[in-house]
Amino acid sequence: MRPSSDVLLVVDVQYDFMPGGALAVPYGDEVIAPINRLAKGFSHVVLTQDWHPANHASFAVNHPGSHPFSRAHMPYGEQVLWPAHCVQGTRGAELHEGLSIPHARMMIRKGHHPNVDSYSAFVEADRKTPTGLTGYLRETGVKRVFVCGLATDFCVAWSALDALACGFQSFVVEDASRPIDLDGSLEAAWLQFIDMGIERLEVEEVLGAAMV
Ligand code: VGL
Ligand code: ZN
Repeated sequence: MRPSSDVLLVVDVQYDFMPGGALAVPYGDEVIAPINRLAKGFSHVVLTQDWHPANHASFAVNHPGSHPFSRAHMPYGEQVLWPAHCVQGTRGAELHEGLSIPHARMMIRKGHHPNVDSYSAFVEADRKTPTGLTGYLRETGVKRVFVCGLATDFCVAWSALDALACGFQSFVVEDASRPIDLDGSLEAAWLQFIDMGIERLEVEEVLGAAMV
């Protein structure tokens, strides 16, 4: 069992990101088994939940004439317009029931401000508004963050990059994550990880003795 200074951050394992969901990630359901296995090796697990109001600015439906997967300019920069997903209180926003991590300590909900998206579990898309996760992890003595879940090239990537920016060592567990891969976003994410020194690991490596 890894010490509390290693946290497993399980990102957005929600029905809307599963096959058949509102913003389906291909093979998204395949992360559940490896994440459950991974979580058994961590004493410290934090979950995230994408949690939007129905009038959220990242939804194409709230931009008349716009289509899902097009782009819009927001005051904070370019924003992909998504199909409406993970609306607060809906079934699609619930964590998948197959996730079996009863010892998870904390859950952070993100994307709840109507006018700002938040792929990152740490800082919203305006790059200014913190979610509070950095403070929580610092106060609980975390040094290393292992990120997995959905989607590799959006919420997992932004969270891993921000974990690093917030002063933690950061790792992405590749086989416990799945990508959306929109216009080269997956390749771009991997290149950024290399650039920033974020290591890409597999479940077995994380659980193996070499990582301790
Ligand atoms: C996500 C797009 C929009 C994610 C969330 O969890 O990767 N992607 N909202
Ligand atoms: Zn979202």
